[in-house]
Amino acid sequence: MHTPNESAALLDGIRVFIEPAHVRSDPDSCLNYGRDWTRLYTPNPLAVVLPGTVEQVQQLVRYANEHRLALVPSGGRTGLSGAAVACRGELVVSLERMSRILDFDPTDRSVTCQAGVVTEAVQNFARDHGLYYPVDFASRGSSQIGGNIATNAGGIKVIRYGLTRDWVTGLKVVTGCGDLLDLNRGLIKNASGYDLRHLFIGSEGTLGIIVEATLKLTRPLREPSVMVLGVPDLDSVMSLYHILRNKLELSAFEFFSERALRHVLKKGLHRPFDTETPYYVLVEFENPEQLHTDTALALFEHCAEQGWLADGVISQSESQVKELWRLREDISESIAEYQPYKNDVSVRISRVPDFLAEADTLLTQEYPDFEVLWYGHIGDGNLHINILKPVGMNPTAFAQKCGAVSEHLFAILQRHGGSISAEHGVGLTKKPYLHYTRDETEVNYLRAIKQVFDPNRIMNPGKIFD
Ligand code: 2HG
Ligand code: ZN
Repeated sequence: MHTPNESAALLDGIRVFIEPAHVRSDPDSCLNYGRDWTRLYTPNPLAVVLPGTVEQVQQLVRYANEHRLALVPSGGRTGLSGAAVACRGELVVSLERMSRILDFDPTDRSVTCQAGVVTEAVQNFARDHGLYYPVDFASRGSSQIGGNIATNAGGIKVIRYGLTRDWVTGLKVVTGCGDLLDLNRGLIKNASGYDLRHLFIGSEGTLGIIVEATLKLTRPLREPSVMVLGVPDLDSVMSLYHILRNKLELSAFEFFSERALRHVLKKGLHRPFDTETPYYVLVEFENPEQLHTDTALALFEHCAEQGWLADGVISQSESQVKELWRLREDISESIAEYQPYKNDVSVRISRVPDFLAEADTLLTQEYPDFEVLWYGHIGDGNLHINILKPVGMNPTAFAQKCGAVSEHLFAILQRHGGSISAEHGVGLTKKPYLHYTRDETEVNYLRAIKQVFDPNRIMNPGKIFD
């Protein structure tokens, strides 16, 4: 931490190469830019800087090296693991002014944009050009491409389209040393040695700052239909997965519990059908000209006969597709007021049934009095287990209890070869548990890589590992 005079002098030094209006230290800016959606940490940045050009980012990183100033790269701050939090006097570097789409090539089917472009803007741009950017999630309206890349964001279409990593064909990054690297330049094939692009994808701002990206686009989904199915137990969820995945061209296979559903219903949404079941599955599949509706209905009948589902609905229009999606997509926001303790775990799909059974037993035993919500991208082996803080319970006591249970949950996860973070990143919240997924030898390699790109440890220090 710096004294007030030192801080003022440091910021004046930055105002020499970045317009003073874009170097902010007022309390509102520090609060807003110093936190993410975790709301667990007290923001306390030195200031917020909003560079407008790649050169300014480079100047800033060099200046930070000279003065040993910690930088926290910042996108839409929709993260849920504290990776974009600045609570130790760091300088937040917001990319939000660098929000232009720079280039589009219909032959390459690619778009090049600055890191601060909002996800939805890329999706809309692709759509306006008859194409599709398929990385998608509820925070599409505020998350930024740079942040998505820094966390290798996943979301609701991974089962068909993969993660952000699969769509990045080029990256420009300013390393922790202040060098500008132009990685892969939009090439599909490039066997010229180590692919540094992939080190920056998922690096959570610890190696440098992503300033530009080239993204692949694809053809749009053809008239997707959505079914929501009411399911009696977790085993049936997996039976549905097997049969539906084989017979339909799925673009999503999501699940949520009745308890989770109740929270979105409280916010004004309607039950998809009258029957209440402990779990629900949402499937989306391509259905041009309703070609696959008969197959879907026949599958529905068959699964009902097997006892794998108790009720269901299939969308009849584009607007119904959107309405049904909201039942799943709105869950996270609908429970934010309960300050949930979040788990974002993954196992291989073949391990999901065993992992679910063991995790369910543990959580029922350990949290008899807490509300535990299950939902997530079960078709990718990714579950979001949210534990709601009982009203009136002290947040620290709640976090301690949940942290202790996490140790047991992650031990189960480790036995199944899973990951403590599937798509939200490690940041601060999952740092104490990283060893369940990466052993010490591997973490030492991560540290060595960081040392190369960020020798003075100015890039998002204290995130992922110490
Ligand atoms: C989702 O899938 C998001 O809805 C948020 O990844 C998950 O709130 C969560 O735990
Ligand atoms: Zn998710």
